[in-house]
Amino acid sequence: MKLASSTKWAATAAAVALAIGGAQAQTKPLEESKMQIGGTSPVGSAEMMQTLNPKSPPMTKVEFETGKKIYFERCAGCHGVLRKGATGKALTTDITIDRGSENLRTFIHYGSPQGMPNWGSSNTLTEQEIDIMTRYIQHEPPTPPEYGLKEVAATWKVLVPVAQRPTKKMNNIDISNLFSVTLRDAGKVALIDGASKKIVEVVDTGYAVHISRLSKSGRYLYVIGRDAKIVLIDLWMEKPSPVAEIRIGLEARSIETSKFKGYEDKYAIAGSYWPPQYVLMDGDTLKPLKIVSTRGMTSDTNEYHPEPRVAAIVASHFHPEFLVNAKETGVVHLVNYSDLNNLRVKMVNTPRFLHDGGFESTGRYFMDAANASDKIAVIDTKEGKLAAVVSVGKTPHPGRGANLTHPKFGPVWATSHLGDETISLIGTDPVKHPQNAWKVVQTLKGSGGGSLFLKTHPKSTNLWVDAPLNPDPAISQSVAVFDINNLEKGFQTLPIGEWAGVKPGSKRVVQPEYNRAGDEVWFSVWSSGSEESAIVVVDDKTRKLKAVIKDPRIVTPTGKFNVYNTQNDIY
Ligand code: DHE
Repeated sequence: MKLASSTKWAATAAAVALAIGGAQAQTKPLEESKMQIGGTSPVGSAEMMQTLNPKSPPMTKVEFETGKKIYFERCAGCHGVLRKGATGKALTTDITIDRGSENLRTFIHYGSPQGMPNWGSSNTLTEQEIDIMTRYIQHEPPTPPEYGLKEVAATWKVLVPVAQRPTKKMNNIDISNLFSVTLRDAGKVALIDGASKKIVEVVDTGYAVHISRLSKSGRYLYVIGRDAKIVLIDLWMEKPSPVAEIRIGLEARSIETSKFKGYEDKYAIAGSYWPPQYVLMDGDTLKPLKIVSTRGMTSDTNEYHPEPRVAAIVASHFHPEFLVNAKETGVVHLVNYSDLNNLRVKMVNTPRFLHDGGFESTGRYFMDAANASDKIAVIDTKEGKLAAVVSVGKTPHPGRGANLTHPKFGPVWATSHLGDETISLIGTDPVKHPQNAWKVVQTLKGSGGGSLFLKTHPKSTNLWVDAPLNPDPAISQSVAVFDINNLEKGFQTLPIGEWAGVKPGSKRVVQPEYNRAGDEVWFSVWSSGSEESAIVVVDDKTRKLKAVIKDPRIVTPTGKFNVYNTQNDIY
């Protein structure tokens, strides 16, 4: 299908490509955006070894430090810490010295239609800063430190030992309907009661909190920040509070817990962007047990990659295994945790670069977005192998995706896209609907590109699709909702940002999340740290506004994780 707006995307693609894992679709010029999507890499503040290349244009130490700061704030997310290339092109010195200063200067100033932001013409970087960057990337990349067991263990703190924790739930909170809400720029999470919509607790976590996940029993909540700090919260305590914390690297995004029978609440695993590795821990104390590097060969060209960042991790329901996405190599590590001393890791090759994904409705197949290839890799967790590769729209970004029963095609899993306005529905039932399995059975047209998340619930007939990175505020501040039983009809647009009734701001509407009963959908209305934000709750049946949660403590809300739904992979 030819998309009217896709040319617009490509033509202006230059802006906040601060990288939603390949966010070429984000086209809003930087100076217009008060918000940092993606953002500063915490790795930049680490001590680093530097070697200057005599063949490169000279730089003073002060200039070099400025270059390093800008690189980790603006460039590392796409080009990688070691500049071997990821979403952005490789910028190693064999390439940059050959390109030469003038060529690089033009590229940094004007950007490219492939997604390189126009740092100069958008007035984000000054001429002098661009000159520094032009020379900086012709010197060897400084190498941040490694983070082995000694360093990880040195950050580990058990705040409340297991023996001093309650043996039964000590509060009256309905924890199954509690929401853990990321307060991104505040470095906190808010625990909000699903029924009363009241904030139960606000817990300090780490820099730019990213996601929350639950232990199999639903008792323990794990929160990880971009700075790779994990905070473990015990929801059984009279006042749900942190009981342990650890830093597993210098920068991270993902955490998961063991879900296989017999291993409930036993282990946690977290993956880091730097160093490229994953760390297995005790589930109830976060004691670090085992670290595994993801460095290795790429799935397709079998070339060494020094920096395969760990993206999404899911826990198998069929084996004692975690599935760990090594982004840049395109390899999913199936990590068997039944014997950590004799660790078995099976490596499944997929297209590159792996980002996020979730299970289809039976929990057997992991639908894994290889966003730079515009593909979904289907991994059979029972057989431990790649079952299929499905071509979808431009830069799929499903979050964990959405499972629905299509009136014509049976069970399907859906993803929306960063790079176009489509929603791809993939058949997921190889037994009763083999003709549809692992095929795009229908492509819906949503409100616009720049979508990050979509959601439904087994009890709902609605499919909600956000588009927070769309450059048009009318689209980024609203949500599109489809009737699953009448998908041809198209979508209805609900002005969630307007419903929030907050003061002016960017009001991006992000990440639909259901309550436990599946009759309410919660949306974050995400403005910058200095602006007013809110959570808007919509009645799923009537699609009418049900509640607005406003509080001075609700600063930059993004992800919301309902305990029961997250614990049981319901999406
Ligand atoms: Fe995320 C999930 C990485 C920017 C909100 N994000 C994930 C996951 C990864 C990831 C690997 C999957 C974790 C898992 O399932 O184990 N995110 C990244 C980035 O690298 C990126 C692109 C840039 C960055 O510098 O961080 C990025 N992410 C963002 C944002 O800007 C968002 C919108 C706001 C924020 O809070 O930072 C954002 N990411 C989220 C959310 C999830 C997520 C809400 C969990 C979705 C879910 O339903 O599971």
